[in-house]
Order: sequence, then structure tokens, then C-alpha cells
Amino acid sequence: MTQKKLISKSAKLRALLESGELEFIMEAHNGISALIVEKAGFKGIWGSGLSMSAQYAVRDSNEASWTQVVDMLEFMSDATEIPILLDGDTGYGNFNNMRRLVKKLEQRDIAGVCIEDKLFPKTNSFIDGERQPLAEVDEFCGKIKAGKDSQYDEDFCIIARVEALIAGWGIEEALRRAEAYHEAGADGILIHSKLSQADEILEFAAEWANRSPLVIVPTIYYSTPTDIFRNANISLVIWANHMIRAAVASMEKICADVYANESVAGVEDNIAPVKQLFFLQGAAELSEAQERYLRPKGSETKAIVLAASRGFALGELTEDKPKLMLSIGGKTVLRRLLDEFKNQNINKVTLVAGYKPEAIDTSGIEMKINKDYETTGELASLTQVVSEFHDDMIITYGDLLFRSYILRDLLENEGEIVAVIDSSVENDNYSGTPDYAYCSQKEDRAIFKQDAYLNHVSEEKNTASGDPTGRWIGMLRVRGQGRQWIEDAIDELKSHENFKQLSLADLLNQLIKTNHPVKVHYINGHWVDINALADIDRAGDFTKL
Ligand code: SPV
Ligand code: MG
Repeated sequence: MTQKKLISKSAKLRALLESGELEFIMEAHNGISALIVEKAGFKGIWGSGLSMSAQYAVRDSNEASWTQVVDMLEFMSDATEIPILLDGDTGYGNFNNMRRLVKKLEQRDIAGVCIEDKLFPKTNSFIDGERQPLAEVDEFCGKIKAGKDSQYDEDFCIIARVEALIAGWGIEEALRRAEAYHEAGADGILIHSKLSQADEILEFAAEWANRSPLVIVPTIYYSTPTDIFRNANISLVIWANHMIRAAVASMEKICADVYANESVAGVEDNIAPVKQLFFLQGAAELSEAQERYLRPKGSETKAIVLAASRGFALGELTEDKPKLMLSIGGKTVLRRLLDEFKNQNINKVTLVAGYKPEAIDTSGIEMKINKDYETTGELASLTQVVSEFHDDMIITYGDLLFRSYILRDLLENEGEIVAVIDSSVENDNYSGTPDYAYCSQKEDRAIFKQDAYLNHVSEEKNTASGDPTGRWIGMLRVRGQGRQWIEDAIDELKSHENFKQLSLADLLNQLIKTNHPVKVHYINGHWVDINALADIDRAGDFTKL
């Protein structure tokens, strides 16, 4: 979603300064505090030098470089829609540094900057403020002019901060300077005081008589009722450091408690829940965007694994466990299968077990049991999990090992039902009974994404359908209507007298018989299944390749 900015941040700040009402902005010192200020309802943010220095644990004496300040402002600005007025200290140098500062601030959508008439490097006005030298008026006016001349956006605001009262020069000097700065083009005057009463501020405001917007910082004269500022025609009040002070007080308290009690149990109810962090960070928006843009391949796909039989041909190896728990190259067949699923983002797996289910490692999977596994076939196992069917699923035998690309490419194959067919009909190493596939076309490797369909699957070679064109490896992709077709086919086959003995091949033949196309996904080797002892070595070699 593109969000169109109807009113620029600089225009919003200008509107605050010129609203004719008393307005308020609150200090923030990083992204999250800026966001909290905005959510509380404030119409603007003070990018306080003191607070930003404090959050970096350095002194308010230009110890943090101006680019470090600007980098932090970028996070603050990205997180919010309300304007930020930066406390730009002295402009971090002379007129030339001021020009570059304005350029960089505009690039980061900072609405304005306040500069004070002290010398670089400055220190906080409340530390020996009266001893700090003030800038030459002309030099400071040149800095204001240079800033105004270099701004691209006409609404970008430059506020000139007068330190004459703090430095002990009195009202006359403060007014003289304010007037000069006003003349030089400042969009407003910040008159600062470190007295606990607002008297000198109010006197200045009366003399200033609305020549331009007046900004104040009632950090020390905080007990003054706000209406007094309103009545004095002040334009903007800056609450300059209250967010960092709130954070420090809270962190000190919580930290001491946790340290003393060697437990966080006592503080849990007094701190922001983790969910609140997610909320402020906008985690919900990211989840939505992931849905929109990411939708990883396979993430909606489910796998059904049929693994009820013991694997008698494997002899005593399967005495105490089904064959999918056999270890091949240090990993069980099941784990290998699950890893392949994970590689393709398939995370929901239902396994139909039968023989010795207690020996199966079920971590990360759901297991259903075909109790009659000794007397029933694969279709009976599949029928056990019809309720687990999904609109997008892989149905596979549990004793397959295959190269990753086979599943990856199968997931890309569009088609309601897709069977993986190995185009090599003969396989000398093969120990089981193959499911020969008779397809509409032989594999033609010259054709990219060949469209071929299954005509018939059979354990017999040379049936009436002609020569087989491959072997079904025991893996199917089902999606869309395919799920319903399979459910219908199972229902139809249930009335078959041999239903209990039917295999998945019978299910495929039923689908074809009822005119539901089964698409062929041709492969050439790169898989093994484990039926007999000889397969174990073969599988071991396969995993080493
Ligand atoms: C700041 O917030 O860094 C200011 C205001 O400059 S004050 O600390 O009151 O000087
Ligand atoms: Mg400051």
C-alpha cells in the first residue's frame, strides 16, 4: 500500500507554530519513544540533544557526532507521521556545517531544526549555563541565513534559540538578539530560561509581542500553570526530556528489583508485555505483508505419509520397529523424509502407522494408526485419514528416499492430481514389485514441461494398454478439485469386495476410470525405496552421493 503524504511534516510543524493556539511537542530519543509520543496524541516531537546523548550514555556536549544524531532521527522519522523538530545545538559548526545539516535533515523528512546562539562544542544550558560564551550576533545571523537559503522545502522551519537569559545578559540583550535572528529569517524564537519561575519568560513574551512564534522549554519552571503560557501568547511548549527521564526511572527501579530478587516474577505486571512491543513494532503488518508477498512455496501444503507395514523382507531389522525407523547413513528414513518436506516448507505431516507405532519418533508430526494393517492395504490406511485431507497435499509412501529436486519440481507442477513417474522401466536393483505406469506419452526430455497423463497403473508388464512408459514411485501431488476426486474414488471403491486389500495403484486406476486426469511428472532415477535388505545398502550409497 502506498501511503500518500497529503501534508508534509514540515508543513505540519509550520502549522503548529502558526496555529495561534498554544501547542505542545514532546521529547523523544529513539524510534520507540517517538512512536509512543505519537500514539499518546502529541502533534510533534522534540529531537532533544540532551535525551539523545543520554540514551547513547554520552554527555550533552556534542560527544555524539551529528551524523549519529541524524541516523537516530531517521529511525524516529520512519516510525512516525508527526513532525520532528531537531534540537540542532549550534548547528554543529559554522554556516557551512549548518547548510549541510539542513540538507541532511530534509533528506530524512525532519521538519525543522532549532539552533542555539552558543559556540561549538556546546554543553547543556543547565550545566554552568551562565559561563558559556554566546555566539557573535552577526555570525549567528549568517548561520540562520545560510540554513534558510539551503532548504529546498519552503515549510522547513529554523528556530533560533536565545541563550542570553541563561548566560546572564538580561532581557534587553535577549530581545536584541531575538530581533536580529528574526530579521535574519528565523521562523520562530526559542527563549530559554533556567529559573524556577517563569517571570523572565513572561516578561520577554510581553515585549516580544508576537513578532514571530515564540517557543519555550519549561523544564525548570515546570510548576507554572499552562494557562499562563497560553495567556502570554506562547506558540509552542517543548516538554524537553520527560520521556528519557521516565525510561531511566523505570529501568532503574525494575533493574534493582530483578537484581535483588534474582527473579523477574515480581516485575512482570509492571512492565510492558512483550505483545506491546510487537504492537509498537507493527508486527501484525509484517504478517499481513508476508501473506501478500511471500507465501513460500509449499507453506500451505500438507503431507500424508503411508507407513503402516512392517517390511517383512527386512527380517530382524524390523523386529522392534517399522522400516521407516531404520537408520540410513545415521538418520532414520522418516527423519530424511521430514527434512525433505521442511526443505520445501511443508510443515504439516500426518503419518499413518500400523506396525509398532510406539517405536516411531512422532516429533513434529501427527500420527494416525491403521489397527488392521496386517490384513489391509494402502488404500485402507489412506481411508483412515480422509478427515486430514487438505486442498493441497502430497501423498507418499514412507519408505522413499529421493533427491530434493523431485519434491521441489512436483510442487511446481500444476495439475489436480500429479503422479511422479520414473521413466526408466527397468531397474536391475529394484527389489519390490514395481507399479508400472502406462502413460499417454513416453518421456521426451527434449520437451520442457511435457504434458503426459496416466492411462493405467499395474504390477503386470505388457498389459492391454501397451508397453509401460515408466514406474510410479509412490508419490502423488493433490490439489484443488483433486482432493474431492480422491474422496469420491475412495467412496466408490468402498463397495468393492476387495476394498481392504486395495492399493494406491487401484485408487489411481479408479480415478482414471471415472475420467479424472492424473498428470504425469516424469523423473529419471534419483530415488530408492526400501523393501528388502539389499535396499539398505543401496539407500546407504544413495545418501552418500
Ligand atoms: C535539549 O532537550 O537538549 C535542550 C533543552 O536543549 S534543555 O536541555 O532544556 O536545554
Ligand atoms: Mg539541547
